[in-house]
Amino acid sequence: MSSNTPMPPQGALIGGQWVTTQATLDVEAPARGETLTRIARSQSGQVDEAVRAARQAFDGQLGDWASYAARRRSEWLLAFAAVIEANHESLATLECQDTGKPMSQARGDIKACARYFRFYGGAADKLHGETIPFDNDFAVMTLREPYGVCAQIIPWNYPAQIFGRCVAAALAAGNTVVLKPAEDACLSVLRLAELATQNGLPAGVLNVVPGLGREAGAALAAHAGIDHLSFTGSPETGTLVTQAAAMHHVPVTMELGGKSPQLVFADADLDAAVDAVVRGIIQNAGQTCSAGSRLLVQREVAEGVIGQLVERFSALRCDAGEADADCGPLINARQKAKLESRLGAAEADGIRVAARGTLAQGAPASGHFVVPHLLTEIPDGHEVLREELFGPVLAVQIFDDEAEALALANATDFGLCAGIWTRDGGRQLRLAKGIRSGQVFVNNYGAAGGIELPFGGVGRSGHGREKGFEGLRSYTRIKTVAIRHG
Ligand code: TXE
Repeated sequence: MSSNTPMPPQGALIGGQWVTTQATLDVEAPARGETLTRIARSQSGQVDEAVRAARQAFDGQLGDWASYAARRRSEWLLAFAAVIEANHESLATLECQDTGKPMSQARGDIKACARYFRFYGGAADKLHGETIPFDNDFAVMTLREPYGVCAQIIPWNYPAQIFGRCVAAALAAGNTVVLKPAEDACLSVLRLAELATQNGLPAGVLNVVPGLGREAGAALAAHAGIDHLSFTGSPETGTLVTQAAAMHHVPVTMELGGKSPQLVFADADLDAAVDAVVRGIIQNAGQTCSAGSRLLVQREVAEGVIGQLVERFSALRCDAGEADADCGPLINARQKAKLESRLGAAEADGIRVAARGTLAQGAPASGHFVVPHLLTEIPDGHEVLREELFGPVLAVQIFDDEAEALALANATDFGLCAGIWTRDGGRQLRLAKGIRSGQVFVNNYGAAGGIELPFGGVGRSGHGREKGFEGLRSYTRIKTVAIRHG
């Protein structure tokens, strides 16, 4: 790590103070397997204190957040966006080292984090309720109110971006936050929290309890003092967290990953489609909930498209993040072992590896690398078509017509994103309506990561929406006020 990259504090942030914990956790650099630093291992006691501080800040007993009008919250968020931008390079370096992702992608993530604060800063004073026509002697209105204490449990794949997405929206709406970042990567989050407190965020408004999921995460999800919970991670942990929150009737937003298809028709701009298909699966080494991990291609053009993909995949290189290759390592040895075992099983089942990327010369031997894989000749319903592999693995299927393409696209319990590549306007609309997912992209994939676009899933991909204005509404609830004026 370059010497001018400030390391974040090693404690938990509670009520504006960094509190050390009895035990700590090693943070590993996935590109080398070396220990980068240590972080706090918060337990239920720290979670309890953090929830109490967040409650006091919300109620006005700690700091002056409760007295902030929407415009003042907006001003703080906008100013903080500028602080993130001023610290862009050191935050990107932290993100790159901690997650292993290529430096250019880490830079993009920090930019996106700043944009979330700018977007929600701009939106904070534009959250309106409604007036409702009712009996003549009544005035009826709805107020959009913050929930109160928002618990946020976030993953390791996009720590800074997801921090921006969740924290900026919750604060813009007037909530306070207790955030449990992922043990596998959270240095940028801790540094962002440090910058927030150094730049005037009142005590207790943002509390961060680093630690293990089964300890700090479970304690936060089950806490009786939280008013809302947003979780990003695996469907299995999402179920546990939902059950825990249900004990206190706490509303939840679940963002749980996907198995998203890209549908390429014969009439599409095939070069643009191939390019987006490759980018859609290698971004962050495929460790992206919205990764386009399935390609459905029309038979007439399948040979040509697969041929282009073979060339592209064979040229992909993996290296440590600072080398800025196509892919970095996976996050840890467990994720690598899981993916390698699934790839081994796929080959044993007769699935063809049509192309593989390579490890760059000089890439650290101890890194958790898995090179990109292009899989073809896959039996219907195989695991590689159904399960989120969370790595740079593209599974290809061939279809004959639109009806078959739609059936294949929807043959999944997940429903996060889909890409449709065709010039036929009618087909674009039919498929956009027919595909069961939270986002559909036509002749693009991911709409350039737009933070303004509502994002979330259906089915096993979760429920509730983050990002965009919809994401801001998610951190509020409606109160109805009916005034009888006679
Ligand atoms: O996820 P977990 P893991 C998927 C992806 C990946 C798989 C496993 O398929 O291969 O999940 O990754 C916290 N109570 N995604 O094991 O366990 C944990 O500390 C409360 C998709 O890392 O879901 C972390 O902060 N919290 C995804 C967060 O939950 C608990 C991003 C996510 O960890 C907990 C990451 C518990 N009992 C993985 N156990 C996406 N949607 O982008 C763990 N946690």
